[in-house]
Formats: sequence, structure tokens, C-alpha cells
Amino acid sequence: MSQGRFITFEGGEGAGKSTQLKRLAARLEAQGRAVVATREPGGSSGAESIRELVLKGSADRWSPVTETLLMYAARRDHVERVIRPALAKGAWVVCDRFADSTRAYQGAAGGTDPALIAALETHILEATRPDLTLIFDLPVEVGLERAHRRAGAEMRFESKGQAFHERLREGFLAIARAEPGRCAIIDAIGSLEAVEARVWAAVRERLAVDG
Ligand code: T5A
Repeated sequence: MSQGRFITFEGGEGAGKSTQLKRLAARLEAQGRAVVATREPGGSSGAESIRELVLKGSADRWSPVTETLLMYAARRDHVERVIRPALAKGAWVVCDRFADSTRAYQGAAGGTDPALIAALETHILEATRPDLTLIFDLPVEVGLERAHRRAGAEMRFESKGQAFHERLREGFLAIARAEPGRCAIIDAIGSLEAVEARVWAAVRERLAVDG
């Protein structure tokens, strides 16, 4: 059986990742592929419990280093129990946020030492790395406005302030510049259909998918 593919969706708040992830999953399924759609923090039972801890409360409830460790505790469980087994069965895993969110939120925007994050990637992810990462990019004000309109959202990270979110945007763009083979920047401004077409073009081109 062939190994599946691992696609991650990344970007700041309200970029439209969750909306587009559902559309991509449906499109891949319509082509007859087995698809596992998942998210971080969370995606496994244990990781969803950690999500409750990390997304609720005041903006300064956790320090960036503590957040990094919580994210990686959740990520290890998710990788072990959901992502690796799905890939081994040949499924396509589409994941709403993954390791680049830690690099950008806790690292570039939060100030956690990149060497700690790199060490966690090495020891916790091992060989489980995305084949393709779609980085949704849009002006901070537009993303925060969209995120505030969304019903029932946790607001701990949204409430961190404009400067944090500007560092975050630049952090994601820096990741894309550093790893152009893995990352594609998706312009997240425009209609849902226009953004969907950009996502599909990137998946077709980077992963040699027909359709
Ligand atoms: N986090 C996560 C870390 O700090 N470190 C980590 O390592 C990880 C993994 C997750 C939080 O955790 C942090 C980052 C996050 O702050 P979450 O609630 O899952 O929290 O938050 P997000 O992933 O940011 O989810 P959002 O819902 O805010 O953003 P999405 O998924 O990018 O956006 P989406 O699709 O929900 O859309 C938001 C709104 O915009 C509309 C949608 O209808 C929706 O109302 N919309 C559009 N409007 C106009 N035009 C378009 N093209 C639109 N696309 C969507």
C-alpha cells in the first residue's frame, strides 16, 4: 500500500484555513482518496484535553515556553495516535495547523528560543513532516475581524494585540521563504471560491494530483 500524503494549513487568526480545509478534504475524497481531516492543538483525545488548557483563560495564562511544551505534548499524542497510523494506511491527512504554528506563535511572535523548538521538532516529530504546507496570508486587521465574527471561538490568542499578530504574520512568511519546496503561500483575500482555486492549484502542482 502506498504511503499517504500529509498537508498542513497554516496562518494567522481568521485566515480561512478551516473553511478551505473542509473544501480540500471533500475534493480529495471525491477523487476516491481516503482522507483524515484533523486539527491542532487537538486531533486525538489526549491532545483535545490539552487544547482546553491552552486555549482558555487570559492572554498571559501561560508563558511562551510553557505553551511550546504544551503544544508539543499535544502534538506527540496526535502524531502517534492519529497522523502516523493514517499515513501508514495510505490516507491523505489534512491538518489545520501543525509545527509551523509553534514556530510562528510561540517562536517568532512569542520569543521562545528557536533552538528549543528545533530540538522538539527533531525529537518529537522525528520523520513525520508535512509533504506540503499551505500558508494563508492576509493583513492582520482583516484576519482578526474575521476571527471576531466567528461564533463560539476561543479568544486567548486573538487577544494578544496588534504587534504580536504582525510578528506572527512575518514569522509565517519567513518560514515560507526558508522552505519554498515544502511551503506555498496562499493569498487569503477574495471569495471562498477564489481562495479554494488557489489551494487546489497549489496541491495539484506540488503533489502532482490530477483534476
Ligand atoms: N496555536 C496553535 C499556537 O499558538 N501554537 C500551535 O502550535 C498551534 C497548533 C488555535 C489557536 O492555537 C494557536 C493558534 C490559534 O490561536 P483555533 O480556534 O483553532 O485556535 O483558531 P484558528 O486555527 O486560528 O482558527 P480560526 O477559525 O480563527 O481561523 P481559520 O480556520 O483560519 O478561519 P475560518 O475558516 O474559521 O474562517 C474564519 C471566519 O472567516 C470567514 C469564515 O466564514 C469565518 O467566519 N471566512 C471568510 N470571509 C471572507 N472571505 C473569505 N475568503 C473567508 N474565508 C473564511
